[in-house]
Amino acid sequence: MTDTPSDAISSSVSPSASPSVSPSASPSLTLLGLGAMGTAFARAWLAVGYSLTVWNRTPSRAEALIAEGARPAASAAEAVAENGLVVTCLLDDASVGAALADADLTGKDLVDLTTGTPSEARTRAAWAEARGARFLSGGIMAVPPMIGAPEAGGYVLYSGSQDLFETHRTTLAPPAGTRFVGGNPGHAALQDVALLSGMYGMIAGAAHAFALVRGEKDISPAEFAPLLAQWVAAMSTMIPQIGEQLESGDYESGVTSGLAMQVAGIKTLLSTAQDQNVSPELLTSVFDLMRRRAETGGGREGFAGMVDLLG
Ligand code: FVH
Repeated sequence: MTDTPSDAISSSVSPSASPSVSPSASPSLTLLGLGAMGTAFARAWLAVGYSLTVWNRTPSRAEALIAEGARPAASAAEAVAENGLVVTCLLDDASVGAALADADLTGKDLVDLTTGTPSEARTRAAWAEARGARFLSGGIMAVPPMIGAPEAGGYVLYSGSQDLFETHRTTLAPPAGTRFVGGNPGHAALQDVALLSGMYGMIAGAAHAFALVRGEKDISPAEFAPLLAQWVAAMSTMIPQIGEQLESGDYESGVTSGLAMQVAGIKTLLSTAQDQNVSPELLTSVFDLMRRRAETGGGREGFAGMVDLLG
């Protein structure tokens, strides 16, 4: 499935506002899955007065929410029957299939916040549409304490049915910001995984940095941490340039710290790691890519050319 122009990535994340909902206008929806994340979403919707029907495979996990005003359902099928908008927040895609196996999805709007692969999202979309439902896949870019807390900056990437998204975007907003990223149901999951991958790369660098300094009695990891955080944040400003270079195909214009210079510095980083008895394993693959790119004509580039080496 390919995007159409109308599926273009929306340019802003709407704030996870806490709309004041009058009782007569109170939206109603069903939520399947009351793990840590599902419970956080449920509380955010209950806090703004929505009528929320909940179901969880292990019923005891619903008890606290029922005491807070959620409506219980005896089965997932019964919960689905209660509302037109049905949200799933389950462990994985297999659990979504299991939970919805006996539910009648005809005419329903199904929003799946379960983390999965792009392929799983596309297959689940086709599965839902074959059962008469509109489908939207969501990738949650937040951890539970960020839900219902707009100042924390959490948001959900959505892709799939734009009509569904436009119909329910206000209802979906209280737990976290909403960002529609296109009609391809797999694109929320793909961008979710891409963003998580960027995070793990950052964590790899941070782990190596802490390992270098923590053996020194005069360097406190806690005092070093803000230096590291500020440096990584400052260096993240090169990411937009990489994006622009990948689009233009010009990997050299505007580059101030070319790969050739950076590759020359690798020996300093590796020698220091050896002196500090720190394994370089988290950084060797990125160093190898930098060398390969510099040796094959990319010495005046920044990091965009390394993306070409990856795929
Ligand atoms: N928690 C987080 O920090 C991350 C943040 C980013 C997004 N993820 C994804 O969100 C999905 C839900 O995560 P969660 O934190 O709520 O996960 P758990 O607390 O482990 O709860 C899992 C729920 O799934 C139910 N479940 C599991 N298997 C089945 C099944 N076969 N049939 C029906 N329900 C199933 C489980 O039920 P129970 O164990 O209480 O009976 C929980 O309700 C997830 O995709 C994250 O990757 C969270």
